[in-house]
Amino acid sequence: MDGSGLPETRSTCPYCGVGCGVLLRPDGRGGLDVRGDPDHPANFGRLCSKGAALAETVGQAHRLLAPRVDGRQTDWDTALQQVADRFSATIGRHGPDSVAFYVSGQLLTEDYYVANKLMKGFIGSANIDTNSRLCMASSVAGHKRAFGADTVPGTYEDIDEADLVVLVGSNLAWCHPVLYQRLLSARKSRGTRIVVIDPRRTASCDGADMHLALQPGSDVALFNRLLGTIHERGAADAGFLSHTDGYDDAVAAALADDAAVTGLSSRQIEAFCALWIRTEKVVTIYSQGVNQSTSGTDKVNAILNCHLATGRIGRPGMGPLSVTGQPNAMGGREVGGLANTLACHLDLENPDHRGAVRTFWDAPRMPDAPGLKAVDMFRAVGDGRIKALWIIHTNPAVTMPEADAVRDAIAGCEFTVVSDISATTDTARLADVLLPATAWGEKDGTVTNSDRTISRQRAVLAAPGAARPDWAILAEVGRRMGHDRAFDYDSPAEIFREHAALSRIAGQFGRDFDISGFADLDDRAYAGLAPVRWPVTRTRAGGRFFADGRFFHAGGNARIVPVTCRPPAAKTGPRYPFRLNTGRLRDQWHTMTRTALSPRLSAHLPEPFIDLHPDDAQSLGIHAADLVQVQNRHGQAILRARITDAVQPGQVFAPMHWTGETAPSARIDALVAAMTDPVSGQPESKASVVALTRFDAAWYGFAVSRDAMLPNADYWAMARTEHGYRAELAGRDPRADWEAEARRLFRSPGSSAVSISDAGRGVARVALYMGRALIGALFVAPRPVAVMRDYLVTLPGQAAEGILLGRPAADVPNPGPVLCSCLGVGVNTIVEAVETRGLVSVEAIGEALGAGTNCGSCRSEIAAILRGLTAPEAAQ
Ligand SMILES: Nc1nc2c(c(=O)[nH]1)N[C@H]1C(S)=C(S)[C@@H](COP(=O)(O)OP(=O)(O)OC[C@H]3O[C@@H](n4cnc5c(=O)[nH]c(N)nc54)[C@H](O)[C@@H]3O)O[C@H]1N2
Ligand SMILES: Nc1nc2c(c(=O)[nH]1)N[C@H]1C(S)=C(S)[C@@H](COP(=O)(O)OP(=O)(O)OC[C@H]3O[C@@H](n4cnc5c(=O)[nH]c(N)nc54)[C@H](O)[C@@H]3O)O[C@H]1N2
Ligand code: SF4
Ligand SMILES: [Mo]
Repeated sequence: MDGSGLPETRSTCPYCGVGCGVLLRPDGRGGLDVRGDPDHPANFGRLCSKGAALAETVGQAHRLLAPRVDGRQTDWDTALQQVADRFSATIGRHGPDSVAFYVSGQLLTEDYYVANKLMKGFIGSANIDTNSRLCMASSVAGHKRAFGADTVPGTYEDIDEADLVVLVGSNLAWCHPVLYQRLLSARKSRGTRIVVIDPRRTASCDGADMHLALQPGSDVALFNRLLGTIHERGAADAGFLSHTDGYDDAVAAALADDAAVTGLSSRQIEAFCALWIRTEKVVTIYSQGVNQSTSGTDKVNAILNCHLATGRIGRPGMGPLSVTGQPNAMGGREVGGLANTLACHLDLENPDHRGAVRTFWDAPRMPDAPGLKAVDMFRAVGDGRIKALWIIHTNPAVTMPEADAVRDAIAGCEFTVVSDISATTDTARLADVLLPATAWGEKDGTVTNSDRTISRQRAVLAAPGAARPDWAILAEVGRRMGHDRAFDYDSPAEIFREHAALSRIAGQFGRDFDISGFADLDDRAYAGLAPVRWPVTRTRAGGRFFADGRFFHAGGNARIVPVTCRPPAAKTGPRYPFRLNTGRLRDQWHTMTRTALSPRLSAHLPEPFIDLHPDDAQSLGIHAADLVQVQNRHGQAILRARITDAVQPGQVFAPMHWTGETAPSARIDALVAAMTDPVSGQPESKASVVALTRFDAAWYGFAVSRDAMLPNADYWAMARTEHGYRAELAGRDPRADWEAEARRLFRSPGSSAVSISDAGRGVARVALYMGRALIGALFVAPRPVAVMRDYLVTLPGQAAEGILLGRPAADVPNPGPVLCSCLGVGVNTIVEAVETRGLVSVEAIGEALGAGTNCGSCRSEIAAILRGLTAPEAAQ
């Protein structure tokens, strides 16, 4: 309860693996108030910009409300029978391995459990893989090699208690913002040192003591140097080494490796090694710069080796911490959602484990070999070996490497089922059967975050239309395929209890994942379940792993794995001279199907871009705001140039978020080669090779509108605003009649138009009105359009007579691009306050304007502005 007297419900944020608790209060009109849960152990009330904007993403306008078969709306009975019949028929004719599920680390544990049980136990194939293959697979494989199980020993409290936190391939400030805030407050109170290891300068570097901008893919060489130095300086923990095997071999391999490939100076490497060795309480946080690599598993082990050699693991304030990306990436690993795992951290290839699970499930058949991993799965779809495919809660036509080929493979598959909340995703558009799922806020279940804390997600909104929870859809298909008893679930609580009971068997096999303490949880207790860290048995709740030197390999020792640095698989050369790095932005979530609904979140970076170094821009003749054509043998993209020394010469960075829905020429995975790590099968999403040229545009456009636009141009990118939409456009071929173009773009043939144009100079400005209200305005120029975008976006729907000026009348302040999305504070407002009111600190700006005081995600950007204003010579 809060002041208003209406009940609040505890739930969990559906975005990143921090797993923040939220308090939800429906407003009775389909909307929601969201605030951080002060009692949740992950966030203690904090939220980042994405969590704070959740209320803006729960509307029904974009929702898929009824099942569709071949594009036609139908009822559940017809759709589900079709799915069950087609899967059964395909299996009957071609065997169980002719079908596949591709699922997601965003599914709730209960959904995930049912999907895995259906495929591995009842269809009898291991062809279920998940987008976690693109995300956590290398960490899973590295953990298993070192520990004998996929155990994450670290906890969030370790971050609070560490004296040194090393971020390897993790942009924590943008991707796990609440953990980053937690790290910054620890630094304030105990002076925690922060080291960032990333080829690119990111927002996470702002608060760091050291940034090691190593060459892409060279992490193994750096950590090998650290292991070698640990050995040479006698810094290994002899006592702890008795709980490990392989130290000598690993040290020999490490000493033979050449740290020069990192491109770092020996002074930098020495400073890092010395700091690491002299600081006992060190936490190494790693993420996709480590995992998404053809040497991802080796990178993981190179890091784990250093922690094992020094015994800095499982004790307060120290240890490796692989942060999970998706809200339930960890839960997916628990249920065994990967093609090479079984439920409850049991091993698919171990006959005893398999037999026990088969008996527990009373399963007719179980596969004894791993199924197809994501990249191979879509290849098998492409060449017709997979004939029926069910994609649930993920958008592979955008996010898989070689995305054009994946899109074509899905389109060409004999039978594709997609479960989503939206009908318009790039993948949903390819479905034969489209099934409407309930979304976050409408469904019940559990998720497990990066530090093994299980939290409830709870329903507070009614399911729109015919939407059903993912577990219920899967269970019904299971029943219709003839397995009534095995899929006879009425509630997620029942599924949770079954999973917990199965984990008792895992516990008996000596596995780490044991939540058997919940096997008898009744529905009321499930409803009220408070966040809890596993393991949970009758005798134990939470606790630590490995400080006692007991690991999960036969014999009980950990393995220190000898590894040798290998460069990324794709080689740069004269044809493709640039290395393409990809990743995330602060305010967007993956393919933007939810975050792009929020005008606040869309304001931060409303257009896809490519970061390139000033030297490269100069040699390519690319200027700021030009468009760049990026190309390799897998595909091509057109992106806006941002010229910055945050990236090194020869390297470029582009965000992963844009899609056919939002910017069709900016689907970056069209350019990512599907090269995989030999152990984990995880693709190298951060090190493809590309060629760049300036995109030769005949015209550039900028448009604002009240309703969604219908762009038709070689390049376009559309984003939501408070008052409608904004779009950037560009084309190769000149157009003759801009007023006609505007009418098509704004889908408004009958409106009245005001326009100015100068065909000779290639300039045109057109505004369309309905009565006095502005429907849309289009600004065209032969160069990137120079108008005040942040002013123009406020005008649709208004009587905006002077709009063709492209800027406000002199007396109207222009807030500039939004920096603080929570409180809607623009850059110009901040600059003006600094200049006129003499504010000199992030805190003072927060006090005066509110900027940076809510989620804090923009504080580093505010600090950068301050630095630029107070040290003009440093700000170029
Ligand atoms: N805002 C936001 N937050 C998110 C998500 C989102 O979509 N948006 N997604 C969530 C998910 S699923 C995930 S997996 C996480 C990902 O979280 P992160 O892994 O932190 O995010 P990324 O931006 O993918 O990549 C991290 C960094 O790896 C660096 N990198 C590239 N190559 C190398 C290399 O060879 N070595 C090293 N050391 N670094 C390298 C990149 O420059 C990049 O800055 O974020 C989660 N949080
Ligand atoms: N180049 C490049 N590519 C990458 C990465 C990278 O760093 N670089 N990162 C990779 C990583 S780490 C990840 S995790 C993936 C993420 O990639 P995806 O999982 O493909 O991306 P999302 O946009 O999260 O897709 C989730 C889908 O589920 C739908 N959805 C939302 N709620 C529900 C629900 O309750 N039920 C159902 N059934 N559907 C729902 C959404 O509308 C959306 O279509 O991308 C990977 N691809
Ligand atoms: S850090 Fe942000 S996105 Fe991640 S769980 Fe917390 S509020 Fe959600
Ligand atoms: Mo991820």
